[in-house]
Amino acid sequence: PFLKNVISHEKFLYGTYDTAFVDTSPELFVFTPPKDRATKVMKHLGNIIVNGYEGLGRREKPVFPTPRMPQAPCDDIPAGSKQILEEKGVDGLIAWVKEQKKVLLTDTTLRDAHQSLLATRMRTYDMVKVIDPTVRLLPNLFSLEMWGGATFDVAYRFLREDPWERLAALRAKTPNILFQMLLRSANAVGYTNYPDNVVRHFIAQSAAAGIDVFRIFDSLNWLESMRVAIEAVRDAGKVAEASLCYTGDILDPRRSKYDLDYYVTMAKELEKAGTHILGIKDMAGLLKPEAAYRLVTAIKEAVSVPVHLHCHDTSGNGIYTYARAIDAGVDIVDVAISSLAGSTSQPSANSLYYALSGHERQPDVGIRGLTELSHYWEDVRSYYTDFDSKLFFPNPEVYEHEMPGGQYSNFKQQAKALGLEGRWEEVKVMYRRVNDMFGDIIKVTPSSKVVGDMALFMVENSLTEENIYEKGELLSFPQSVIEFFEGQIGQPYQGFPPKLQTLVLKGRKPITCRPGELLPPAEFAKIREVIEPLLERPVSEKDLSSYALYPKVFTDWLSFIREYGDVSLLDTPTAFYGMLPGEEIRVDIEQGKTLYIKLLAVGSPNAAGERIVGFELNGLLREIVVRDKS
Ligand code: 3PY
Ligand code: ZN
Repeated sequence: PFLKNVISHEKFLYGTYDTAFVDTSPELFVFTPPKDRATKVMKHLGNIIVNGYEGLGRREKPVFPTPRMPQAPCDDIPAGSKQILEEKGVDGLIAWVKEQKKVLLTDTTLRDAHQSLLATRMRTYDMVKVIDPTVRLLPNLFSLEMWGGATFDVAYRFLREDPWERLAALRAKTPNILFQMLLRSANAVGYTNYPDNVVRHFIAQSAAAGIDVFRIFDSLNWLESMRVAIEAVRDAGKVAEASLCYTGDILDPRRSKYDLDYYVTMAKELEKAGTHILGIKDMAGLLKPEAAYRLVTAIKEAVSVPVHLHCHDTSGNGIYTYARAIDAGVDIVDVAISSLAGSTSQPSANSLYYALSGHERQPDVGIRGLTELSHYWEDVRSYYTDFDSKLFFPNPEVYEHEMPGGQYSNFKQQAKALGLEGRWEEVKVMYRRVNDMFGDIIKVTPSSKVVGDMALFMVENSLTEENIYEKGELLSFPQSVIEFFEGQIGQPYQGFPPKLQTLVLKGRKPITCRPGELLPPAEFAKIREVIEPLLERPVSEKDLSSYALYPKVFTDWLSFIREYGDVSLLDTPTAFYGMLPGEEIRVDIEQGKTLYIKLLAVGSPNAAGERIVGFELNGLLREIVVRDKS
């Protein structure tokens, strides 16, 4: 662009330049980016300014404070767990974990914390901005959980971002810490069972793109469903962390379906199946302190692989649970930076540090760094207030409804969308009632979604449990419920309740094998043919994977970016609230290419319901026509 500016410059064309030409002609350094990209950005901005952000509606943009940036040392990034994996391999890493006296930490801020508090809406922009200080201030973390679970589809579907780009951008700035993701076994990062070759291909791509540790769980604790994923992770030379999902209460003799024996047996089976680390996934935060002590003690005796505990702090008892698990010898625990911790998220890293003062296993982590990172996330969290589940106090009632932390905020949005916000108390009670009707099942994505769908169906239609048995034959149940009873997401421990299964299936025959055995393999060559014309660049293996998992979500996203470009480049307040008249923003569309966009005015709607939005783009007037949808 510089050369283009020079050869089209008046002084150059008329030969009137001298040796100071470059120094005295600042306009040579104003690079006008291709009109196309700028137009796309303004079209998107115009739409948000006129119609508001999808799902939020039009809002006046609040004044947000500039986030406090953590101050990190700028010398070389300290080595960490990633170097141990690179230098010693998976077995060496596992041996190293077992040697550690102090408890190790996984920071979930970039994945589960916002999935659980902010309906998974955290944008890549806010993550990338703080990743460099994070890896400098917290080099002793075991891992950063920053991918997987619901973040994959929410990125495409709502944030209009490419999840693979997020992974690449974070990886590029994280040379020292293991990256961890959450993988739903045969459901990968989706809500349905996929063919085995789709699961294998996705794991291979994720590993190649920078994921080191795969936490693998099955939503019904069905081991058969986990084997393909465990093997694929091992084949990729990465760390398999197969996990048992904790539900019920091992301290309560009335909940004997899932007793200590059940979990210890499963832990042994997972070790036999080849897991490198044993995960205990307490997705709802039901593991009480004494239960944690007993469970970890028993599992540490039964298996020789390290044990990694994941809890949610919904009840407010999370730190106490961790403290007891640490006394029982747990190797790694999941925490989040304080301002995105607590409640349905993970317990606070900062609090745990202080809680273990004077304890020989207090984690080796810099509290100043944790404090400064918490300031940053506190400021950034305010951008997401419209998605924030705003559960500002401990909710021990989780022991009653048993709803996973990662489901809570999304489910509340789902209920709100159906107009059931005012009946939220009923919905929570119904959620637990449905669990019991289904035979007391493990509730975690996607089985938790099935329970949620059924609960919403019953509340919305004012149906009681008795009504279901009385008129079940006449009811058309939600699709996810039919699929569940068909065996499409696997087999629950001790089977399905036969009466309800008959009512739901209405003569359809359930399967008892792994759905992956019946699904035809995806044909990647055909997928390539389908998506090639939709992309403005060569098709990548990652694109094939995304399409295989989410054909509609992925192609919708492709149409969106063709029209509006890469909206992940906008700062978050602008992405959610648009711009105020007179405000100027900068958008760095690539290294060295910046758009300065000022909103001048928004016109009144014409007869066709269109408004003209006037911008100044790098000093030049530009007008965009936007349909007013109000
Ligand atoms: C997910 O599957 O997304 C979860 O977070 C389950 O707890
Ligand atoms: Zn979780």
